[in-house]
Amino acid sequence: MPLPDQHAQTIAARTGVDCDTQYGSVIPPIHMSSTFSFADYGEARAHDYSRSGNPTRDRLADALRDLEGGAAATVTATGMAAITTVLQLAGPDDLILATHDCYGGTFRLLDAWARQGRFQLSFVDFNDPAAAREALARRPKLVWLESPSNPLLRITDIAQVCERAREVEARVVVDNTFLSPALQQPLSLGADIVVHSTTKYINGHSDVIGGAIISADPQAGEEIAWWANCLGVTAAAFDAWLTLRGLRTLHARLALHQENTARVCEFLADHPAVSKIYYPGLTSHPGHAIARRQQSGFGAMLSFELEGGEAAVRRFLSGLRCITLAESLGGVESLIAHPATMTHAAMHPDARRRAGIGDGLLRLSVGIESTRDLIADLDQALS
Ligand code: PYR
Repeated sequence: MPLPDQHAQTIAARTGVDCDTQYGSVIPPIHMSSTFSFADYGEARAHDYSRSGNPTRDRLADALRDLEGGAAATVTATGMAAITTVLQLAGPDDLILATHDCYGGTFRLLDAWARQGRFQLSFVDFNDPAAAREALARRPKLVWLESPSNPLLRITDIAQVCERAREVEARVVVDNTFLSPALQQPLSLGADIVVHSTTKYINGHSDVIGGAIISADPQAGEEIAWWANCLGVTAAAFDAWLTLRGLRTLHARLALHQENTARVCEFLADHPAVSKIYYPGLTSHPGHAIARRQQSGFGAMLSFELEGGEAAVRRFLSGLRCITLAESLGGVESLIAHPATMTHAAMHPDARRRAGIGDGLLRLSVGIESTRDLIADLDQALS
């Protein structure tokens, strides 16, 4: 029996440990079976078919539910599957407000479905108090936040938006992918639903694609689980098992990630080739005070712009030898992305401009390599 009130770090490290009463395996086994026998006619067991429920996937869901402080969790095959599932909560007459600088894949799905008339949609800059107030007065059904946002690390005051959203009976969804529950728990700030791409920090090794939805309200959790089963977007057992393995080191990894990020940030901030840097840990970041209040760490994602625009970006990216040019983030290895042509290429150029994502912007996911090697690589590529 686990201790009551376990610390998050213990929950992450020990989920399912020593639960196997048959063999005593310390690490929980993978339940790869697609189907489960009925005990007798009309007597289904706890699981009947792996799309609807699977013991390995349920174990990961329970851990994420506990880490986010929710009532229910559903684990999906991808982060976009998690978003797809939550969007089922809105119908053609419902308005969704979404943060204007969200992940390009989220933007693409919201925009495509709004065009098909599945719901009404407005993109809003939640850092603009007047725009946020006006938008919320339109009585949305869902408010979709990312804080920090991808890729500009804008910080939204989650508690403040939730308070205003409650007045108009809107549900607030927060994409917590950039921080993970180790650094931010949006439900404790008043959000109704949290979504994750578990591909990122939660798994942490860039070898699994996955997603999760955690809700504060058990009934909403049931509705979401129903949709995930109905749509067929739940995760495979093996992926859930690998993600559980990654989750065990989440807190330890993030400590290293953040240590490196602070040093890399210092280096970039002082470099003459860097014209702008976006990291909520910098006191000059406009969201620094809010981040300090609502997060328990500043995370390991940062963005920066180079003097010399796109030509300088090309030269710099070709010169990198340790940091890898690739989409995604949150793995132990450092990855760099050029949002305009990679993660946010699906956004219309106008929407990208409005969100402040220029051609000279680079997004860095700082890994856990030696800080010395990361800085040396940046230094030689910038020179
Ligand atoms: C990103 O790189 O932002 C993705 O979610 C793939």
